[in-house]
Parts: sequence; structure tokens; C-alpha cells
Amino acid sequence: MTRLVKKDIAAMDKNLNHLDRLLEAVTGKSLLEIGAFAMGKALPLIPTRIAVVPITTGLGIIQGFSETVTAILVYLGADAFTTEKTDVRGLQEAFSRGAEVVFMADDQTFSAFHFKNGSWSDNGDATGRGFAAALYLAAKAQAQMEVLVLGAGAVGQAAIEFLLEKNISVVLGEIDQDKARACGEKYQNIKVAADWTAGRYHYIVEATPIADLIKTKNITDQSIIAAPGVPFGVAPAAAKKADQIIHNLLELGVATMLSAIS
Ligand code: PYL
Repeated sequence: MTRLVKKDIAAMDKNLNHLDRLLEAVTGKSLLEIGAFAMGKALPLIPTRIAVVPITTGLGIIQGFSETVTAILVYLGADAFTTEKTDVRGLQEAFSRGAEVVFMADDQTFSAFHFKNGSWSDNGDATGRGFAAALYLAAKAQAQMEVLVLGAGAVGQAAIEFLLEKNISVVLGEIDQDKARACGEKYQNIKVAADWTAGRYHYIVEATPIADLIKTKNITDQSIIAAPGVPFGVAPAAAKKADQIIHNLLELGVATMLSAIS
């Protein structure tokens, strides 16, 4: 998982409404509606009190990270707060202030836990499903649609699972041959591309940690690209050529996590 930096999240809380309108224009659904659709949940979600606990372990706090996650949750209608204390004391504070759900992230894992109903959600998984759902909606679920998923990590695999559940044909592009083989064995209904670069795919989920991976020659002017990858995996000229780009660093993942645990 690529670590976000302060500037990635600096203005996120102020741009939530703008992002929401953008997503609505492209997919026909709001941020929360996409998250709920990704998890097969009905809206409104069951209300619950949520704490976001800053975690200092490893590389430490990302300034503004917990507050931004809280701002996203509040924007989505949740009763959420950031704890003043960190780590185990933060968890203690969360419970003492009546939280039933805790969101927290270290350098490897960002999870949400619902301590009352026992459900939990991993951000990589939620992000993969959320972006695959957004792509599916943006494409208006075309008959015979085929989606190229780039990257066989946690995000890519979750995207594959969502698409297979919707009976969509999936082609995997993965540079690491061992990972590609393992993923092809795990999901027997997908194709593993020997070469995905010829520019014949209209629908792409870019779930790799490779910056500017997708170039203009790899896409068509009708391509819709869902790009949860950090850093952004679409080269500037390709982003211009594509019909639609769905990209955000945290918001859709958090919306899908909230839907998953509700
Ligand atoms: C969850 C994001 C999505 C992309 N990269 C992931 C990341 O940056 N993970 C690290 C999160 C560390 C948070 C830090 C804090 O402020 O509580 N421990």
C-alpha cells in the first residue's frame, strides 16, 4: 500500500461536494450510493457512532489523515469523531465516548471494525470493489462488456471479485508472472492477458502502484478508467484522451468501508 502524504489529503474535506457531483455526473450515483452498491447494501445505512483513531506506529501519523477520514464519514451522514488520544489510549477514548465503530490505519492496513455487529472492512478490499462498482455504473453495464484489471494485489482482486459477481468478463494485466498465474488459478473465470497494451480495452481498473502506467496508445477515446492506484496510474495525455477517469485517493474507499460495516 502506497502511503499518502499530507498534500494528498490537504484540501480533501473541502472538495467532497465537488467530488460527489462529479461522480454523480459520471456514474449516476453519489459517493455513498456507489459505496452501498459496491457492498450490496440498501440506503439509508443503519446509524452508528464512529471513532477514527490516529495510529503512531511505524512511520507515524500522517498529518490530517484521521481528521480527513472523519470529515468524509461526516459528509456521508455518519456520527463520527477523531479521538484526541492515539493508539490504545485512542481506542479507550473511542469506547468511553460511545463509539461502536473504529476506523484506524497503520503503514500496512487501514480497517474499520464494528464492535457491536462483528463486521469489519479492509480499505484495499473496499477500494477495489468501490472503483469496480463506479466503473460498472459509468459503463451502464454494457452487454458483452469486458474489463481490463491492471494489478493483482488486494485492490485488483477485490475489483475482480465484484465484476465476476456481476457476470462481467475480466482480463487481468499483471507484470509479475507468478502473481498473474496465482490470480488466474484463484479466479478461474478470468483471462490473463499476455499483452494488454494494444489499446483495445474500453473499460479499465488501474490498481497498480505504478505512476503513469497507462499511455495514450493503451486506450481508446471511449475508454473509461477507474484509477484507485496510488500514485495515479494514468499518464496526463492518456487522461486527456480517455472518455472518463474515475480517480480519488480516499473518499470512495471510505464510503465503501462505511457501507461494508453497516
Ligand atoms: C489508507 C491509504 C490509502 C492509500 N494509502 C494508504 C495510506 O496512506 N496508509 C497509511 C496510513 C497511515 C495513517 C497513520 C495515521 O495518521 O494514523 N498511521
